[in-house]
Amino acid sequence: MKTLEKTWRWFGFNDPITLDDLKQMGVEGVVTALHHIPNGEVWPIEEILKVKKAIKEKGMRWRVVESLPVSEGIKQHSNDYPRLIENYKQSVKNLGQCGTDTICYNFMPVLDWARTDLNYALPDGGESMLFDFPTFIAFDAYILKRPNAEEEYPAQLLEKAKEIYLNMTSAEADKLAYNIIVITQGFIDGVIDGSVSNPKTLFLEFIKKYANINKEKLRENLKTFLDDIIPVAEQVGVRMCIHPDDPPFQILGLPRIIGGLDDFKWLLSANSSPNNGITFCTGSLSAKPENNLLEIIQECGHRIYYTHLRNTTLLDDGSFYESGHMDGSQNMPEIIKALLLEQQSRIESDNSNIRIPVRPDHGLKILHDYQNNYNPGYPLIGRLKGLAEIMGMEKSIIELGM
Ligand code: CS2
Ligand code: MN
Repeated sequence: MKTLEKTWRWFGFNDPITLDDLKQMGVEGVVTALHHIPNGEVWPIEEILKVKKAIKEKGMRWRVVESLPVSEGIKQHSNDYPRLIENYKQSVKNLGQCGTDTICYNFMPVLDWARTDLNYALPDGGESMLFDFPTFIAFDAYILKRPNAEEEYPAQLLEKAKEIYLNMTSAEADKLAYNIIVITQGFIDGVIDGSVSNPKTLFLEFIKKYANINKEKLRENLKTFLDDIIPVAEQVGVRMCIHPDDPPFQILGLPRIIGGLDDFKWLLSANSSPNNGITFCTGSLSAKPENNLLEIIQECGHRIYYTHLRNTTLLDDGSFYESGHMDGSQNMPEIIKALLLEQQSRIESDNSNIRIPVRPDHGLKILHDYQNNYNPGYPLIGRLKGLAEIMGMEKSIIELGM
């Protein structure tokens, strides 16, 4: 039985973790993006080829593009849509023509993933990332002061949030806002980077643009995007893989539309092309207790073209923290087994021989990770531990028989 294809997110030539390092760690496919091209601009063929060549020279291949960012103007279907969608189409074409055939993207308004604590201490001395819901509400209602935010939360949670806010120093409040708006977004090509002087005001302006966009309207905008992009993807043999929302529920009054099985079913019916696919991110999906990840693989597995593995521990009130890959609420061996079976049945039925790329999504901060300034969620040792655990689980499943 074939193994899943081991991949790793590499942040490009400035990443302190080099391509040589990846090779030593058993990585087969590289996941990366042209981070230096501004959001909304075309990715030129020469730039794509530069990265592709560098990876190839080290005996690996550029397996997945993560992400080709979808501009806010596309999500909002603003007046700038025609220009932005043409640019996006051109980038998809260029990537496809260069042989990079799997593109991950998301359709989350304004924010990609959100956490309230990027240095959440674990009992064994390592660090994780925490989404504490009452603290997030404190940010939304009392630090950001988003109009009407208070009305959107249950009284009990709001009470807790108020207490948290009142016990914060102003430096702590600033840090929380900076973590949510800037730090976790900048390095993944988010809308606000560290160079702006008024991130909170800007952030509120971005949110305001969704005042008339509810869940139905955002779905409509995603469908329009798919109907425009998927034919191009088909032409050049690219598979588009949407990443689920993280957390997979509504925050900041913004609609979130890819949070679980029903949303995936909607996605696949909105555009039935096989080039319209899914990034199966266990960490994001696991943060909603009603999600049954095995059921999602069962129902939508045929369209999973890329997987992120990580685990979470769920706390009260919708809060959660990221746990080691083998700990947490999800049974990782079961998930890996289901993915291996999906891959196997695909190989048997269409003889495609394409292996599903898998990467350790985030990792805990441990050991030497403290000596380096890695992007939050992307330390070397913690992620390498995750990768090793994934490889070990997979090997045992295959060797011991399914
Ligand atoms: C990633 C996401 O770091 C992460 O959590 O899984 O940021 C992911 O790259 C994007 O949502 C994909 O567009
Ligand atoms: Mn992910």
